[in-house]
Amino acid sequence: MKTIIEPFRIKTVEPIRITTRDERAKLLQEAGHNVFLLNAEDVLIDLLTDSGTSAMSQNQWAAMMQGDESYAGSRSWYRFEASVKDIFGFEHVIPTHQGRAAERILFGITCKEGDVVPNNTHFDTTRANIEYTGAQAVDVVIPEGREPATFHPFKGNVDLEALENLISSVGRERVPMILITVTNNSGGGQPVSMENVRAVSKIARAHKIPLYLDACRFAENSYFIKLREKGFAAKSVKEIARELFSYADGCTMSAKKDAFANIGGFLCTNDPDLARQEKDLLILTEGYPTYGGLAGRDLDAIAVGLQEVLEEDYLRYRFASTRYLGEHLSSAGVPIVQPPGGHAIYIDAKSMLDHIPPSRFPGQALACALYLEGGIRGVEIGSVMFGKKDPDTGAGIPAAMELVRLAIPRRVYTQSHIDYVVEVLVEVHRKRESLRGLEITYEAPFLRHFTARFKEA
Ligand code: P71
Repeated sequence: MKTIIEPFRIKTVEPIRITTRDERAKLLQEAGHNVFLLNAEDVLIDLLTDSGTSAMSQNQWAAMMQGDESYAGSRSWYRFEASVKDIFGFEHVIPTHQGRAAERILFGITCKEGDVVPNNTHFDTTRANIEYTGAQAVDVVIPEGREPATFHPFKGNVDLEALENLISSVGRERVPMILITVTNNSGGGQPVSMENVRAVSKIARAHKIPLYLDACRFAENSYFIKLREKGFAAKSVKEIARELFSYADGCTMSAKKDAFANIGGFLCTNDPDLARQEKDLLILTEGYPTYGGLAGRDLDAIAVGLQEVLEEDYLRYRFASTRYLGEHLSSAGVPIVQPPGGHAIYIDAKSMLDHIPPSRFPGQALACALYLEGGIRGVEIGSVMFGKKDPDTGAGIPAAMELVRLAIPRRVYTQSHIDYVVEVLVEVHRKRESLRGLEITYEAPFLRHFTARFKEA
């Protein structure tokens, strides 16, 4: 059979509510043209993020009932630790309430003013947590990774020459670690090849710099390797994931993505001294090292989710549904980052709205238009999220790309929801010339996209 179906049936349903266009126009105005500030109840199809929005399985819910809420050394903790070690293979596992807590602890200990941390592309909280320590976050993705229309099987790969040049220009003592984000979220959800991870690991070891993976979407990246890289077709996704982690010294992980959990994360390392310092800091703000800010039942949901996300029936369906959205948009003439990523489709707002300059935030304008037209919520990944200001002149420096991400929550929406999304997008694309740019009226000192307010320019 050609049709790839959802490998599950639906047992619990959550109603969603349609609003009128007039209501949405008013709500958008009240939210300062920032979709983060809308009430979720007023959103019909919520593609803001795939983070924490997954539908859990019956086995995860059953595991939650067995959650052991003991403060120290609970059974849930040991099940969580065993599941993480089974796949990730690192010696020390430190639970956190989500990915950015793992980042804050890791960078808080290892980074300082004047340091430089390379990554294929830092995602928002990673960049912000590095910059918060005074260190600099530098993106070294291959050139194809910054060109939306260019096809490449592993567009998330690190540019090895740029990495080597960066290390030799700043000196290895100023590079506390090298990061690789799998899959590359800011750059279209694009995968990194095993060959590239191996090569980065070789460079890291030669310079005695630790290599860390930002592992949020490790299962999707591993499945891309299975499908696209020579020599991996016959391997299981778990074997591929284990090999991927074997080249690293540690990782940060948000269990809100490829672990089907609504909350949670962890930090791993093979360095016992670092693990001790991390646990000390964990106790200060997150919690005791056998729960790290999570309930026992959350640890159990993650323990099960990490294994489920490696099932190939699930991954085949996951990729088919993302690709379905990408191919329908693309064949209707909507410019997207090619090829489709694992967890999301990214619309190239710079190309679609070429009458709106980056200084007027074409991605933000498009995100607002999707909500206004059809109650769909996506997220801008462009100059609102990653734009900078010139420290001397105060002039805006635009991001590498102006994208709107339509992230697909795991196991949540059906094909007819996606057909509706396509229909709305095609309509917005038809009206694209009528869209107007935006100006910022309020912004926070960091991670401004979450709370900024705008007015029409
Ligand atoms: C995503 C998120 C979370 C988010 C970001 C922006 C708007 C809405 C939601 C979080 C990531 C991530 C990577 C690669 C670390 C984190 C932090 N992504 N690395 O994509 O994608 O994890 O959210 O658990 O703290 O929507 P955390």
